[in-house]
Amino acid sequence: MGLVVGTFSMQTKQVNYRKDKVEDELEMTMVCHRPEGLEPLEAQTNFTKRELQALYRGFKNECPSGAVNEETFKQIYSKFFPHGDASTYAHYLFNTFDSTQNGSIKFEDFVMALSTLLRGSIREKLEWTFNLYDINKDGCISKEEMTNIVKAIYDMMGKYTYPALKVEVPRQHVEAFFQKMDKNKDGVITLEEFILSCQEDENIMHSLQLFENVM
Ligand SMILES: [Ca+2]
Repeated sequence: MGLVVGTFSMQTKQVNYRKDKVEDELEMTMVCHRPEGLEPLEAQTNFTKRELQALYRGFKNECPSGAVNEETFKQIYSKFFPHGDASTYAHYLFNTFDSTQNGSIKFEDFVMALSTLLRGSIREKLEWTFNLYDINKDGCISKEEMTNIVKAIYDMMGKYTYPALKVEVPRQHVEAFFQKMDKNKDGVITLEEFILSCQEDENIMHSLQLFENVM
């Protein structure tokens, strides 16, 4: 989560530091092509109009076409993890940002996710995280799905994790999560089990916080 936010505040700064001409052009683009585009978002997100404008400038700066495809998303994301392979985790993140599942992240998708991750309630944040782990979007998290996400995080961290632990540790993580979260022991975690477990056990919440730091 921190990284996503960091990226965009950085981009916003870059825009601000550029020559006035470029900034004028961006303003013009916004004024010409998105005159009322930001207003519905003001109602739908927890951002002010000013914040949305700054985020929009950052987004347009990085993605002049106004949408990010998966390949570009992976390239941007991988810059932050030069010692590992972030492509699998970026793929799962992309699918979660791409709420309409049409293969591209538009500004609306991006800012809705940011609003949830930065300013949503705990429940909203947990719902978002659940959605990330629920890879096939069938409403529950299987052991296989959780293992895939945890492994993707380990791959992304690269050389900072011991290769020998790569297989064993993610599996142990997943077993420990399931022990606590799969309340009715049916082999999958539902949204309600997920939220209940996180709210009643600080350790799980803490573990999820660790995962959140790489979002
Ligand atoms: Ca699932």
